[in-house]
Amino acid sequence: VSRPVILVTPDDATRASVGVERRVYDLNVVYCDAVAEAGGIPLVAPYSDDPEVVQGMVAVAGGLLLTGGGYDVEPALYGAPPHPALGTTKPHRTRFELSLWELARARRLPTLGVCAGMQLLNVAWGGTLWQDLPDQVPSATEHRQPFDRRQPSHAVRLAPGSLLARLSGRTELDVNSNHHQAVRDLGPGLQASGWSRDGVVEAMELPGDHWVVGVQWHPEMLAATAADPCPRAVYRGLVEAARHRGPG
Ligand SMILES: [Mn+2]
Repeated sequence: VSRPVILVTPDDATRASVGVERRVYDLNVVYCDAVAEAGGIPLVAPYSDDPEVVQGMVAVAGGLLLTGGGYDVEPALYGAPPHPALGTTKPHRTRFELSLWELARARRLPTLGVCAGMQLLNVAWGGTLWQDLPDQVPSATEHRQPFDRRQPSHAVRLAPGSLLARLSGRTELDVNSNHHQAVRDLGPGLQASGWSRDGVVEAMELPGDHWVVGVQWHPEMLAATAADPCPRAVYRGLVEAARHRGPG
């Protein structure tokens, strides 16, 4: 069986060269490495507002990876006024990812949302976000670790029987953490499948036979530990689900 193509969304960035600022895509290489290592074919998906182009991308894909990045989802998308601590929004990126997700959802493409990608998935599904954990959830512990993200900084308790629990074979994972926002109300039908000790939702999934998972941490960056010898198991889950579904 051929290896499934997994669309990987890049971040929107700028780079100055000889005094001129250009828009560039920015993507941590480890996302693509994790997909390839899990048996998929990573394909970076450049932004487009042309529905035909977006459809063409989805048509060749077996799965979708919504990556994290240096942005916050626009609160207007979930009906909230902007909080003073709201970070940079990237409307072009978000618009593209929402159009990609709409088609992926219709075609039941297995989809993994990582960090901000999980938050975007939740909003796309009708959920809401905490715009700033330190301000809005004072009981939350520090979720922006000031050290190497290959190292974990907090634990996540997994819902028994969840996709993550089954993929990892664990009931608790040690994860890295680099976010100031988090899922507030889950989109209707989504289920929380992992929480940090302070109660912050760290993972979610869609029950049923459409494989949709969100993780608030970066499994692709984590080094193996005794508590979690295979932090990239969720990538294997994505690729396996894509392989079983097939392209188109
Ligand atoms: Mn966290």
